[in-house]
Amino acid sequence: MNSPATPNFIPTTEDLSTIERDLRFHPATTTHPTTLTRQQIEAFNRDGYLRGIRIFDAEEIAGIRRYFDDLLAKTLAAGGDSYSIATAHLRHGRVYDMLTNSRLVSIIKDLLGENVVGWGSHFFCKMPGDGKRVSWHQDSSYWPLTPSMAVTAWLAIDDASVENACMRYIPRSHHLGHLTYTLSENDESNVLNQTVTGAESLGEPVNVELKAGEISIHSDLLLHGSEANESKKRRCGLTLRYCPTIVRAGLGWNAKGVIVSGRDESGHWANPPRPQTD
Ligand SMILES: O=C(O)CCC(=O)C(=O)O
Repeated sequence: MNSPATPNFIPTTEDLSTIERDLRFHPATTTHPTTLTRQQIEAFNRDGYLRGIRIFDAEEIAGIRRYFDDLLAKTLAAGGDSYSIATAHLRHGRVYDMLTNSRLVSIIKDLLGENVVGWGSHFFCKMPGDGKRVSWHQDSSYWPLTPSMAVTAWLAIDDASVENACMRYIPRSHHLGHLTYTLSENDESNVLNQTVTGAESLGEPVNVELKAGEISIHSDLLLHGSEANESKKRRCGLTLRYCPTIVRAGLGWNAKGVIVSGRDESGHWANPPRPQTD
């Protein structure tokens, strides 16, 4: 069981230890990309991330923001918080539509190949002054997935800048393998529960400032995190997570996976339909 301070979307260390995982960076091998440039693919392989790619124009993202405002208000009224809307594509048609968005999927295919499953959708909404940071971590360390070939598209719902605690990456840290971490289960200020101590000695962090409607993309082994939002401006991002369909999921996580491109030969991923409710 997770400790009371640890949210339910994080598997326990004991559960994860039951799964043998291959946690190494697997570079993108696409030779004929359709949307990204070859230089972008090289940069992703070298640095572990891309940033500043526009997916939604100003009008589209304003509509998405209104939708999220309403979803957040309902979540708070029901006793949740601004970080508790996870695996939202299984319950909300509008989020399913973002996960399967054709512009986004064409970019992800250039990194992961033809057969792709979208399995994660989690809002990280930092309210002004909420005091929550995301400590330095590697996503693959949290996930019952093997091999580690997942990427996250982080969609800016609000403008994200240093002022309101945009994400920070440590470039090239995805080449370092699975790093040692300490558990911070009783640290109420960390949205998650792992911290790679001394992360900043592994490279100079970059601030990932984005305009609303843009995405950054990061490898599941890249060290990243974010400070607490001490500004008066909300900072909401929607993480959309993908991997090739050949990746195996334990702990029942295959139930979350929607085939967004190509085929899943083995039928491992459940591929649920679009939820009827927004
Ligand atoms: O939005 C943030 O500040 C953190 C997001 C994150 O950790 C992730 O995308 O895995």
